[in-house]
Amino acid sequence: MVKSFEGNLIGNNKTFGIVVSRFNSFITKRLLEGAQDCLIRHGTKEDDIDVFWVPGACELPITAMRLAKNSKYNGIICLGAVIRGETPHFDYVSSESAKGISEVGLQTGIPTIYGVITTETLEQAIDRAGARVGNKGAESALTALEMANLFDEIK
Ligand code: INI
Repeated sequence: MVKSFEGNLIGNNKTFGIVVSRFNSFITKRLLEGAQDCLIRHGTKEDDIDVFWVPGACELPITAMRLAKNSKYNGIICLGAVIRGETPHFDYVSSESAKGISEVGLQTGIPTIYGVITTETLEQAIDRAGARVGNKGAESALTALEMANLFDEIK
């Protein structure tokens, strides 16, 4: 018989680290609210959520790596906002943070979730931070819950 595994979204007895970028904090504060609210609604205790602020999206991977290596967390959620606007750094910042965050998960085996909004405009970022197109922080928290529970089943 085929056995099929899928993580549930129950947050009891799960510990999460959230790394959040201060750059574009107008947006990232909303992503953080969305992520925390989602975890708590799914049963994670406030005391089991630790939040770490970093300067920008480029600092998310190294901080997530540090957390992943201390093995306290069932999942790590990285939150940031990279908005093209006028900045020539957009492509560099967005690709380095995406590659780095993915690398943390691959190297440590701890689900490390990419919750970085990359948009052309501030308005598009607002849309993804709790306005018209949902909240990427909350979506990332759901992904972290599902992956943390799936990995329990694989154990
Ligand atoms: N960091 C962001 O999180 N978002 C951005 O849009 C951004 N831009 O546009 O430059 C950004 N830059 C800072 C970067 O993440 C680092 O903090 C900085 O380069 C120091 O390492």
